[in-house]
Amino acid sequence: MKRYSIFAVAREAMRYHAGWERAWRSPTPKKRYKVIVVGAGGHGLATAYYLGKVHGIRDVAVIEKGWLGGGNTGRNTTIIRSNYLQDPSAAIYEKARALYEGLSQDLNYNVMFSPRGLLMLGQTEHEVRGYKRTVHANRLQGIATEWIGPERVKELVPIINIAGPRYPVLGALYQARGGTARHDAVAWGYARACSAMGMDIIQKCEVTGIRTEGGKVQGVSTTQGEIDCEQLAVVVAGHSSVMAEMAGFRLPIESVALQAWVSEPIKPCMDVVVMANTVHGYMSQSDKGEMVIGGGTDGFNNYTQRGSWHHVEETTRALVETFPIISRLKMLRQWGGIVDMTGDRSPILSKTPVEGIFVNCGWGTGGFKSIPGSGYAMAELMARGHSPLAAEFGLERFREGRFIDESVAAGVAH
Ligand code: FAD
Ligand code: PYC
Repeated sequence: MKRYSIFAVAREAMRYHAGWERAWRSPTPKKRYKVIVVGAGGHGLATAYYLGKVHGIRDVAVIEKGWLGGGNTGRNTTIIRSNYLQDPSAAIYEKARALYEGLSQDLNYNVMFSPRGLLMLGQTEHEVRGYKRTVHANRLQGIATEWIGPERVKELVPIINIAGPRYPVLGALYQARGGTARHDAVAWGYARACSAMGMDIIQKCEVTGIRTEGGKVQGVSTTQGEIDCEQLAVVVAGHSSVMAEMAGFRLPIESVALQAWVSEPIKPCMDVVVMANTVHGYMSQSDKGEMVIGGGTDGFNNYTQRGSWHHVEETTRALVETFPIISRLKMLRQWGGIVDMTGDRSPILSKTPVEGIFVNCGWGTGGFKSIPGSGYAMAELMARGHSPLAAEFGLERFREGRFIDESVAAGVAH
């Protein structure tokens, strides 16, 4: 695969862009692979990438029922931060954030990582205490966050209404190197790099069954035929419990819709990301100028990629009171994704009761930010049988009552 560079752009400009290669191949599946990853979202593709790059395992297929990046990875609001409370979470989210810093160079693909700064507003005394606790925890974990007062918030976000009609802004948990990246580009960059290593990315191929024998995985049944494997990674977010059922075990996962919407593009007015969790809304401005907006999850389990209307109303109202200048903006698009929620709002990266099957799920409303760290840890777990970053996120924690409670850090109302 030819490298992307300024020279390649100049060369192609000279010949009417006729020489660009396809970014990834679209092969027909082989009969057998060493590893099959189900789900070509960010986590599945990153798992495959680090299996190849770090562990030299390249006989890998990534199988996707739709198009790559068409699940939650291409539907999220792209917020990246690592300001979590518990040590295991801080470690994996900060690993991911640090990998994001160099990901464009690593993948030779511009993922548009933009560490523009992220604020989580404190709007009640209770919330202030919670976020100050996170700042102290982050200091011990070596993660650069700080508590800032309302004057500094106003400096960073001139369009904010500090007094607030319902709740005043008392300050914010600020992570200066938090920010955003382009979600599709993250999926496309990993896919291109996997394909360049000789891995097969097979789209429009649904896994309909999992074959096991003597408690060990044998392969998968798909809409493109039977495919055998030695190891199977199930990385399908909101469909994780459906796939676990195919393999004969249960997961402590609930699937719910989470939605987002964007406004018409306007001139640059806010160059940080703001989350206002007391009033239930968050907002950033995309490179195109659209205000990117989201709120909480639906209160009931479902598989519709839409979300309930009352969230649109409540969240828009919350953000209009926080940023009065958006009150006359027209909204352009609204969409939803199916997120995979665990009881402690922390992910599962784990072996399973079936030998050779691994799961990576439970990232819920917050797994875009963790894609590089999750892929790195999952690949290590599969290649070596153990990963320090994944160690605390095993399935057994639910049996042992060893929860990693991140319901506050998750940021999004559940
Ligand atoms: P996905 O990207 O959903 O990939 C799973 C893939 O598996 C899908 O492509 C699906 O088609 C495929 N699949 C399912 N079943 C099968 C099958 N049987 N056979 C083959 N393939 C199958 N996180 C953040 O960190 N920051 C945010 O700002 C943020 N905002 C969000 C906003 C919204 C509206 C939503 C919905 C989510 C948001 N998230 C955010 C969460 C984040 O998007 C997810 O945690 C993350 O994208 C999960 O990635 P994934 O690769 O695990 O799943
Ligand atoms: O995890 O930071 C997050 C997030 C913001 C919006 C949705 N998820």
